[in-house]
Amino acid sequence: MRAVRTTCAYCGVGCGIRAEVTGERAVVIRGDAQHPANLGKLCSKGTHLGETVGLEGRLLHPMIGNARAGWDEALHLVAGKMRDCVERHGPDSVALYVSGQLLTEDYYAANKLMKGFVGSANIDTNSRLCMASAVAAHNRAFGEDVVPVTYDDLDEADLILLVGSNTAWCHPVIWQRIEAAREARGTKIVVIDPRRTETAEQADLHVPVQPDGDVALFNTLLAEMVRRGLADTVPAMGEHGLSPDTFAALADLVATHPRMVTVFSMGANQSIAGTDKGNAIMNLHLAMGRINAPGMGPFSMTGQPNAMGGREVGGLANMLACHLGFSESELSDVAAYWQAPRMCSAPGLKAVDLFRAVHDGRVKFLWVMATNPAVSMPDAGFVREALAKCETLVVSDVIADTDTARLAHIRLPALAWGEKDGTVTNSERRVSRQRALFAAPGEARADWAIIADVAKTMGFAGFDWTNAAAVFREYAAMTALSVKHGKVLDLTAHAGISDADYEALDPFVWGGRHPLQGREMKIVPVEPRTRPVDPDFPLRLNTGRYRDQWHTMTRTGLSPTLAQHRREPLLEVHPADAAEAGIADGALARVVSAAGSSVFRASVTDAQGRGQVFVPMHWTDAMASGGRGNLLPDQSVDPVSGQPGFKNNACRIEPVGSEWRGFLVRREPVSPQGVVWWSRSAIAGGWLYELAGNGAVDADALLPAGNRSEAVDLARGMRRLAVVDGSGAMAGALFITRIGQLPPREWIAAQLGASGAHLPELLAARPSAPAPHRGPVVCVCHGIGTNQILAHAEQGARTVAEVGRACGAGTNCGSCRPAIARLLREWNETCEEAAQ
Ligand SMILES: Nc1nc2c(c(=O)[nH]1)N[C@H]1C(S)=C(S)[C@@H](COP(=O)(O)OP(=O)(O)OC[C@H]3O[C@@H](n4cnc5c(=O)[nH]c(N)nc54)[C@H](O)[C@@H]3O)O[C@H]1N2
Ligand SMILES: Nc1nc2c(c(=O)[nH]1)N[C@H]1C(S)=C(S)[C@@H](COP(=O)(O)OP(=O)(O)OC[C@H]3O[C@@H](n4cnc5c(=O)[nH]c(N)nc54)[C@H](O)[C@@H]3O)O[C@H]1N2
Ligand code: SF4
Ligand SMILES: [Mo]
Repeated sequence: MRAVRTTCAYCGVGCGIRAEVTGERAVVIRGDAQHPANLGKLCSKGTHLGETVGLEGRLLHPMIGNARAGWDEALHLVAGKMRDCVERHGPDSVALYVSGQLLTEDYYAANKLMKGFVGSANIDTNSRLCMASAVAAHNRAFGEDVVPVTYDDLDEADLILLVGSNTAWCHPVIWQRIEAAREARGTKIVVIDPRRTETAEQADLHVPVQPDGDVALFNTLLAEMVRRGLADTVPAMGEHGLSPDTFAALADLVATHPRMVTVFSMGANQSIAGTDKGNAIMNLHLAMGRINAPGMGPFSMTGQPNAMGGREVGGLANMLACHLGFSESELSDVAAYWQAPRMCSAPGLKAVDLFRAVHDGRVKFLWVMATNPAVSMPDAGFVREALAKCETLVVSDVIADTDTARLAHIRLPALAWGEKDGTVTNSERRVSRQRALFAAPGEARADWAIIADVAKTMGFAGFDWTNAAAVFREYAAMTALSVKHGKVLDLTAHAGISDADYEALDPFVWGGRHPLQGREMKIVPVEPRTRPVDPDFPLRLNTGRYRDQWHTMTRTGLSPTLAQHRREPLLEVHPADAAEAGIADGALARVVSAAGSSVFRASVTDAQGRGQVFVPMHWTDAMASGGRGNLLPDQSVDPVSGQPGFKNNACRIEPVGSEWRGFLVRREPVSPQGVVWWSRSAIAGGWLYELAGNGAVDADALLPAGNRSEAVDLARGMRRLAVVDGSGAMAGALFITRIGQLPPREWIAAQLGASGAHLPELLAARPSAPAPHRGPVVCVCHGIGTNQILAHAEQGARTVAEVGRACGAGTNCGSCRPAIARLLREWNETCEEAAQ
């Protein structure tokens, strides 16, 4: 057994992990108590990383088309195509589309190759979909992309505003830190979000701002502070859609709590007014002097593990490395440092424009690394067309079959988390090491090394790094240029770091705690803007994340534990809007926009505002026939940052009928044909499919081969089929109903691979010794369901801690604590109603 300190693969909180390698591709994951970002805590995704390190589905060899190729051949092909394209059509016919999930070293290498050697700034990143508005707002207000706080400021704040952030689901360890501050010093928590999320439910005040009403809200708040004599800047107000009481409650909290941190994420950034939202927030802090001191400041929380590192090394098309811009002196300094033969001269194409250029043939060579744009870009149908048309599409990924990789001419196998080595920078500017736990599988290689080899094959000098440490040294030394140009970013102290010291590098924050102290900062006047209403598409479409899934599910989708929280892509809709459209809770519903349409399972809930619906961004063609949230948003972007407005698109909803409903369990995935709808999720040893269809059920196409038994229950309109394989083990089961209720999936799914002796019980759909059905799973770590938690409430548990003592729920990673709190509150309310 070997213990390795590393950093989590997922979000920008950047939690430290102590990984105990227990065998071949086996690891026990624990929070690193010494890591300042998380002090030992991990959320559900980090805790269950061990379930995603297997080699299932991995891309392990270079592939040209569908044929395996050697590295030499693949590298020569990529380098040759790239050189050819530059020679025939100029540098701007080539583009790289990269990712905040690359390490800083990978990012640095990709950016150097494009901007200094290919000679084009056509390298953009999925951070364009994520952080670009915050970057632009920082640049406008601070003159540099700098986050002016660290996590310590959350500990020391008296008021925390969360703007467009479902923190309890998306940054759960930060959420626990905020809750700890509330516990320790009575910190007040306000959530500004059109939806009543689990985060909002736990807040002292939920402010259900209307979609994109944030600029109006923050401007009006600032005007109110001026009225109260607490600030002296006059902004343009506007419609935020709040009741006078809610606004007054918010204004009172803001007025009376100088130690205020405003955390903002995608509800702010992903908007056609995203940059203005960022500046409206910063304006309030600047006008009230609430910045650069303990417990205060605007805090853009990053999404991906290395969104921040990518920004440092110039991953965005409109920046150079080291926070530099495109002025002549900055360009020439960078060119000199790299000894660049063909330095780019102007900003390149931003993501949405980049895929337009691929679509219309201006970009002919595209290399996609560590991102899945066929799923995650807005107007994904258009992006797919663009990818399919591209003359040369190269994809570096860890997974063989992503929706994007399916369209690639050349696939390059990259090292995954747990294999790769390098650095990431988290939301608070803390640089931490990701360290390898396992040997490289198959022929997979580090992204930076693949890029360097392509560069060398193209004949470029300056890519002869022997390890990640060498790349890091070159980057750290280069930050002398940031310093020269008056920037805060400074890693020069690490320029001479030895391989051994890099190996042992402890997490550190660049810029210190309040790096903008003494610097010039600007209030940027911003005005509210709204999207016109389209009578054909009267509803506002909001999109985002689930607690236990990560983006396009290429890794979290493999975990049976994580799948339990939400197995299907849901359309969350207000009861009145659902009734108007004739959509029942649990039925299928189609969401239609000007860009496309997709089918979801309806979840009718008053957590949604009237006139607003929400769908997840996660589901792909590999996981469902519908649920493709990104077919819906259009290509509109923020005019300053180029970030898409993912959170506010126009749509309508309609019911989708089907004659039967069913579910299927089996070991190997299958692509169900002739059904109206399907979606799959991981279970132990296989997959659970939810199905809906019309006409006859083609059981042969759905079930695996083997010895089949069938039971028909006419009274309940139910057909049940089960298959036992040659070894006598249950290999599949299919339950279909036309009118009745389907049984709980859990026990039936658990029989997969078990002895076929259970067949009679299975076909009767009930265990001979029935265990009480635990209900929808709330705590994935301990496998505790809703019914069990309610049973503990009935037996007297009143607090989350008491539930934890009774059954363990919520005591491991803590991601489910807000959900337990809600159940307890609902139970209490029901009791009170009953008592009246
Ligand atoms: N579980 C999980 N965690 C993740 C990720 C994941 O995929 N899964 N991804 C990571 C990444 S890359 C990112 S960027 C972060 C994202 O983290 P978050 O930003 O917290 O996540 P989202 O769900 O995209 O959106 C947040 C909220 O914005 C709200 N919103 C929508 N429109 C508006 C508006 O006009 N104004 C306001 N004020 N709010 C609005 C939505 O209702 C939603 O609840 O999460 C990171 N963490
Ligand atoms: N509708 C809607 N769309 C959104 C959003 C939204 O809120 N709503 N959010 C946007 C945001 S904030 C983000 S960040 C994006 C995320 O969107 P994507 O970046 O497309 O999502 P991922 O699924 O994380 O894709 C990462 C890919 O990289 C691969 N990979 C993982 N590790 C490595 C590695 O080390 N090397 C290589 N080469 N490959 C690797 C994975 O297998 C996967 O295929 O989605 C955006 N899209
Ligand atoms: S909060 Fe969760 S997903 Fe984010 S870094 Fe920490 S453990 Fe990983
Ligand atoms: Mo993101």
